[in-house]
Amino acid sequence: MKKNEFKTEGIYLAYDHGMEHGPKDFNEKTISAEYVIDIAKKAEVDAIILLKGTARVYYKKNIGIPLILKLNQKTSMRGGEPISTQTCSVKEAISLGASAVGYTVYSGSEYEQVMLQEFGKIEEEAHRYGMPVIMWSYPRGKSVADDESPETIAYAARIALEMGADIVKIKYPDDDSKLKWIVKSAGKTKVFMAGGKAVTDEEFEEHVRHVINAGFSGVAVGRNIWQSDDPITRIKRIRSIIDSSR
Ligand code: FBP
Repeated sequence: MKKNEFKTEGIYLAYDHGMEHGPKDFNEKTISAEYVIDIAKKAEVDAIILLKGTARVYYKKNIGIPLILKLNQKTSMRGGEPISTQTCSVKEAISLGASAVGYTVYSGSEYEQVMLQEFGKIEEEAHRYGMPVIMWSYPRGKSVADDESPETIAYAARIALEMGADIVKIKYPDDDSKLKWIVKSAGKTKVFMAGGKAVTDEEFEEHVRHVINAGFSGVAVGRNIWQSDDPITRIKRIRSIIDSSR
């Protein structure tokens, strides 16, 4: 495979947490974007996910790892109903070397219309440039009774299909008996699992095995990789689970 060729399956390394959660997710090593990008490079992940600030300063196309630029952002400082709005254009993402763009939609939030409208425009523009579009589909807000039930996650997957996303990134449901239904709900939109808070190696690998066996195309993970003491081995183990199902 050619370097930088974007794959719609595999392992994406997420590192957009500095805005979403603040530095509390980081330690002396992981606070450094260079450290995390180096993990991506050494372990040859299939893409790295960054926001525009870190991408501009630290990302170089010649590392050979495709960039997914996340176009909307929010902080965790504001309370109330979730909303994340666009802070980077598709054109800017292209100029930063991105191979694909991402956007989070909090469906169910009081503000879902704002995000759906922004996503719709991004999807049209990115596809005009031939760029894949990834929806972080995270139902959330006071109207959403259980944001991690299988029914809610299947709905999240379907929203991405209906909105024209090539890939949807969803949370692992709190009951994993309906993973295949979630994949079916997404139609031809590829389904990726988000990592969530760091758990034990065994628990995390169990989740990866379950989703891959159910037909997910990959994982888009942050903390469960770079918070690990041995992130490269962690990625290799995830890779072998994915490869063994192909
Ligand atoms: P993790 O694997 O660390 O959970 O990262 C996935 C991700 O979607 C990130 O891209 C994002 O910053 C974070 O989770 C948002 O998490 P949440 O919305 O649950 O706070």
